[in-house]
Amino acid sequence: MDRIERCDVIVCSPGRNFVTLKITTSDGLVGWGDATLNGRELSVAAYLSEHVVPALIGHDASRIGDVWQFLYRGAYWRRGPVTMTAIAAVDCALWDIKGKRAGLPVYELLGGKAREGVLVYGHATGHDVAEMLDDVARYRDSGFRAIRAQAAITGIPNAYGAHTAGGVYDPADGSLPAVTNWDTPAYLEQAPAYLRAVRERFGFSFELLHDCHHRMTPNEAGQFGRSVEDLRLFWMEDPVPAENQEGYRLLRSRTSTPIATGEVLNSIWDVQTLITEQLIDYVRTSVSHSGGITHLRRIFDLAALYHVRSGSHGATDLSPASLSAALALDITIPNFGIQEFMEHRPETMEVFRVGYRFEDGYLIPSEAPGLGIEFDEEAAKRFPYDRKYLPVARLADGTLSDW
Ligand code: EZ4
Ligand code: CO
Repeated sequence: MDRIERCDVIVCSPGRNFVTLKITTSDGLVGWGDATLNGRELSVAAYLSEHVVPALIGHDASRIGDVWQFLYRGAYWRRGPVTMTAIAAVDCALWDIKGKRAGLPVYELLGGKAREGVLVYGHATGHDVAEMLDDVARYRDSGFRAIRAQAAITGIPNAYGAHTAGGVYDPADGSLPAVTNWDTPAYLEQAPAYLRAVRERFGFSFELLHDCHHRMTPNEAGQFGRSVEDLRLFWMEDPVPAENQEGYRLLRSRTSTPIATGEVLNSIWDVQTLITEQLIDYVRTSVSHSGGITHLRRIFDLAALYHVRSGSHGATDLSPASLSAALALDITIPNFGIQEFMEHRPETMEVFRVGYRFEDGYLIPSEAPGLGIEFDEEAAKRFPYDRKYLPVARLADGTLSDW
């Protein structure tokens, strides 16, 4: 029997913080899993090293489903981002090991390719509409078939979506939570107009997406959705905070603009109502925040029954190891929708050597056995942990708002 012999939790910051789990088996096989939770990295690292790893040593590495239940049911405390990210890291590392043992890429173990490539969308941003349009052009010219467009909102300094100095968009940008600003009426006036400017300049030659980032009420989101219906968005993402799922019933009755949500949700039970009542079109739970390949596959299977497609979160705070695992699932499931793909910084790719590649708007998973990841532990040592927080958002009168 191949047993889990050793687990290492590695925290590094090649351009941003990542937590990575390395599992080594008694046969000498090594598997990798992403355990990064943006702005809360060390809580998952401690959950793993203090509470998961000691109980994991000696388990049969081949029994992925049983290990999953052991960590979920066995812990008594269920769900939540910290728990589900830690379980995901173990799960993905064990799938990586299973693939290496079989000599097959993980997507072969999941049934094989159901499509040639994974449609991805990139992030176009700008400090004003002109800059955003140039960024959209850049993405289109580099082969993207789907582009998310966000621009700064005049009168709201540092509103969500516009990149900071240096050109790389990463919202976790401060050793303490930075204060950004928000104003929904200004957003409702300007965002539909700048999305219209994208269609006016480029037509309908690519899929257009937009992230509302949990900032509206259902009624406001209904107004937003209706005002962009003729622009045929691929989706409006997180139009309202997803805790109150009843809000989506109201929103659904107001607009036919497709709805995506789920990047802050972590389990099949968190998305049950949204899916079974067909309140959304795309479920955005990610492989590394939702219990790994084992659990995300169940979410996507439930979604398939209700005409809901996948659209997994894939911002740069999900490491290349997370993306590698996401691609293994994306390429095999029947109800794939789209995959978010923000390119990682060059420093990040010095540490994570991956085999996936971008071709003509699609990501093609690595053909290597397992998940196709090589984590360079020596390179990682050059990038020590660097505390970073996501910002908060306040209204003009100082009220703390949804970020
Ligand atoms: O704010 O990943 O769709 N992508 C997003 C991201 C999230 C960050 C949070 O960690 O909404 O920019
Ligand atoms: Co989002």
